[in-house]
Amino acid sequence: MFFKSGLDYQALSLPDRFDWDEKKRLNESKIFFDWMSKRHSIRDFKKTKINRKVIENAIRTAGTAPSGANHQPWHFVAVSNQKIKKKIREAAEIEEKDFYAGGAGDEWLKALEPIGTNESKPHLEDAAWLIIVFAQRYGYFDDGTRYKNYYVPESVGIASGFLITALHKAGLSILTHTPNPMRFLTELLNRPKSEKPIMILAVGEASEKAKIPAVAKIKKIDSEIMTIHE
Ligand code: IYR
Repeated sequence: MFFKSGLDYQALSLPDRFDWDEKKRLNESKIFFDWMSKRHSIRDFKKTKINRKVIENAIRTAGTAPSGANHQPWHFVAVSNQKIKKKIREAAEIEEKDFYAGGAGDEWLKALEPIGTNESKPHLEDAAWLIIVFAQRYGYFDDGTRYKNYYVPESVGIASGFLITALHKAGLSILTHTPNPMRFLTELLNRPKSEKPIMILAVGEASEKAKIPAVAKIKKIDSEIMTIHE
């Protein structure tokens, strides 16, 4: 994507500007907070299909995220193909069996008790789409030579947040899933070794029986998550 030369600094006037007054700003921030508070991680999905254009728009949104030196060190693989989803589920469940059988260690397993998870991952087949987020540790110039990427975990983390927000805005439910180790995704999805799988997002409509763990509604209070110096 990047050329070795011809990418000098050029300043453009800010293309999009919001001249909102304080009332509008306060109102919009509250509406957005209320909306985001309605996002819940769920594990039971309907088997209904979701139009790929919705997924493409959400991934495009993720692609607008800020990144180190604007290198955009990410790639998103969206899968609705039932056979591939099944393979991902089978491979993930092998890793999860070890994890829950003790690989995770006692402290981690204890921490997960209130979340109610186990090694069974039917959502990896039921959810309409799986989006696999890859981080590009390095990239290639058009002439095939390598360039470094910067702040890769930070950039991909921000883009993943944009992606989850965009999917939620489209009225979809999401589960972030991180089997450990995740190397199998690189092979299964035929991605280059410069890319590291970061997470799987299971995306679709919540089934009628979808539940959330009660602890998920307990959020840290303001004084724990913010310090204001005015
Ligand atoms: N990857 C496992 C375990 C797991 C770990 C954390 I940290 C969670 O917040 C939830 C689950 C699983 O998906 O079951």
